[in-house]
Amino acid sequence: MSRKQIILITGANGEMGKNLIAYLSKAGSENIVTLDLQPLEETSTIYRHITGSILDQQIIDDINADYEIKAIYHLAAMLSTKSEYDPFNANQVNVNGTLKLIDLAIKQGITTNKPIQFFFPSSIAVYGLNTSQADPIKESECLFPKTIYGMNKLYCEQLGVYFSNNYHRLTKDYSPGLLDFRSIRFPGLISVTTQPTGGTSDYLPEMLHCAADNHANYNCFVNKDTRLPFMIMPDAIDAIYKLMSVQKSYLKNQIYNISAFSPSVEEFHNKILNYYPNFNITYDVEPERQKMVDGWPSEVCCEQALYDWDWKPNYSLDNAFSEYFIPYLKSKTIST
Ligand code: AKB
Repeated sequence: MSRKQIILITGANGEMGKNLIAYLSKAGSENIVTLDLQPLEETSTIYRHITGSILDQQIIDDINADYEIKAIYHLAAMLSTKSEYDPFNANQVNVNGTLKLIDLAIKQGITTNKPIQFFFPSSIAVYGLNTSQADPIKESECLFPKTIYGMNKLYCEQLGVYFSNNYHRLTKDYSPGLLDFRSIRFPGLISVTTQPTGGTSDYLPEMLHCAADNHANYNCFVNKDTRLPFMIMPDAIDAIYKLMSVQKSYLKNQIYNISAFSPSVEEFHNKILNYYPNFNITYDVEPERQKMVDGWPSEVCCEQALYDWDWKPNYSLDNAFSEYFIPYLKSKTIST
C-alpha cells in the first residue's frame, strides 16, 4: 500500500509553527502532519498532529514507516535565553533533534530516490561580534557565536550542508542531493498574533504587546541604544514559502540572511508613542542578556537572498506599524 505523501512541521505550536501552518494551508498545501511537545489548539487545517518529542526515536521511525515526506519544516528549537539556562538540554534538542530529522529525511530520500526538501530556521545568533560593526554582516563573516543557541544553529547549518553534499561520499551508495537543505538566518521576529518565549530579541515584541494590552509601562531588559535586525512574522513566513518554492538550480547558497528594519529600543518606543501616547518604558538591564545582543549584528546583508530568490521584505518599520501592528492590536482591544 503506498504511503500518504505529507509535509512534516516540527515545533508546530511555536510562534513560527502556528503562522506557517496557517500560511501553507491557505496556499493549498495538503496533508500537513505536525509534531510538537504540546497538543495543537487549532487542527482543522492539518491532516494529523503528533504530540511528542523530536528526540523520541519511536515517533520518528513511525513517521518514516507511515508516510512519504515531500518536505520537512524543522522549526522545533529552544531559543537563546532558555538555552543559556539549560545548555545541555539545548544541545540535545537543537542539535540531536535536528540530526534525527536529517536522518529521517535521508532515509526517506533513499527509499523514494527523490530529494527531500528540508527547511531549517537559523538565526543572527550564529554571528559573534567583538567590536561595533561598520557594514551589514555577510553570511561568511563573524561566525564566532558566543551563545549555546548560536553554536547549535551554526553547527546544524553545517550539518545540513554536509548531509546535502557529502553524505556517504566514501561508500558505494554515495548519492549527493538526497537532502535539499535550505536555511534562513532569521533576525528578531515580531508577531501580533503570538508572543515569543525564551528568546533574547523578545524585548521589542514584549514592548509592543505590553502597550497593546494597555499596560502603562514596559520594563526593558536591554538598554535604549540596543539595535538588532528585525522583521514582522508575515514577512518571515513569506520568505520560508518563497525559498522552499524556488527551483534548486537558482540557489547558489543554502544559508541566507534576511531582515527588514533595525530600530533601536528608543526608536521603537517612539513609534509606539504615536499610537499609545502614555506608554512608558523603564530599564532594568540584565547585563548577560545585554552582552548576548551586543554580540549580534545590528544590520545583516541580504543581497544573496535578493540575487538567488528575489527576496525583499514587504514591510518597513513604518508600514509594519500602520498596516500590521496597529490595525490588528487596536481591533483586538476593541473586540475584547
Ligand atoms: C532569540 O532571541 O533567541 C531568537 C533569535 C534571534 O534567533 N529570537
